[in-house]
Amino acid sequence: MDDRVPPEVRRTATEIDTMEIRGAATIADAAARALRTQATESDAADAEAFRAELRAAARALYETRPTAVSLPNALRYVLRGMSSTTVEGLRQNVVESADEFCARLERAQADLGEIGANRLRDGDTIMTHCHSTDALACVEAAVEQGKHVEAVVKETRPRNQGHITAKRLDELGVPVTLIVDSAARRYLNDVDHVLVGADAVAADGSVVNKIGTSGLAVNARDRGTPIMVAAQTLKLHPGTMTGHTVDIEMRDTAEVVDDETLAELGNPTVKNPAFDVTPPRYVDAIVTERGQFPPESIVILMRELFGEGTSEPWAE
Ligand code: RUB
Repeated sequence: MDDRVPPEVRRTATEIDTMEIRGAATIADAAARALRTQATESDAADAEAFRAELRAAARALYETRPTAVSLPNALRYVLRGMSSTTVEGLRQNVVESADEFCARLERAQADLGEIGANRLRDGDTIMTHCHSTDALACVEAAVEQGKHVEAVVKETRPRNQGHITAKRLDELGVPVTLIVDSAARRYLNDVDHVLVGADAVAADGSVVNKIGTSGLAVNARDRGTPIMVAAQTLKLHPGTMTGHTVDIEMRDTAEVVDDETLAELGNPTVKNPAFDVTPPRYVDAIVTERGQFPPESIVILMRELFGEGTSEPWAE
């Protein structure tokens, strides 16, 4: 990591890398706050040095995990706010844009929740995969509307983010049935919706989310269960409009099997992809704070929000 990156930013970067901070929206929020801290604590001698420090911090955060596009979208939002020619002015710019970013994220999630809740009827059961704050915002809003919702929660190996979902749903008063991932098809007949989040949504409407989402979606389509993706516009991937593909993170194999067991098994090759891509034809609706969209038309919203493309200010 660059020497100019201060300890607070390093700590956030490490926590994102080790998944103490995880989930696309939470990562974006933490990254914006880290840039804010960098700005308030910087003792840069001039505006150019200040900008260089912020770029180095953004780069350190950017290099933690490659898949959730909310991370570069957050960094871009905050860095683009820097317009002043003085250190004090730039500091103010970063603080304001980071605060604005975090407030917008929270508002977007609440608005998305209201929209998503309209798809859930009183008495419905959902099936979840991983832990998504955007997806849970829909359930929370439905519960606030007085609807009774139940949930079948997939544990989501290898990191068991389903446990976080189960706990959060319990706090909302939603009865939970926890299942192993391979039992999903068995229970799809019992649910009214599959409800998942997204780390990135591509211009063609493909949804990048926790590994196992695509298999779940294919099974759900086979059973006729609608698949709803809750993804605020922060998850839209502007680079995919100009042909970039989304990088799928491969994580440490120790998450899957420990070294001792691995040796006992004769040291097989282990693969641990963290995400997969669900083609648009398996997704019924992408729910954003700007409304819900069939996946094929999400590109219209992307053009409206990002124009035809975007650059990476930390690489300038
Ligand atoms: C998290 C994951 C979540 C999305 C959406 O993966 O795949 O479904 O990030 O989450 P990981 P949110 O645990 O590997 O970070 O809706 O909270 O942004």
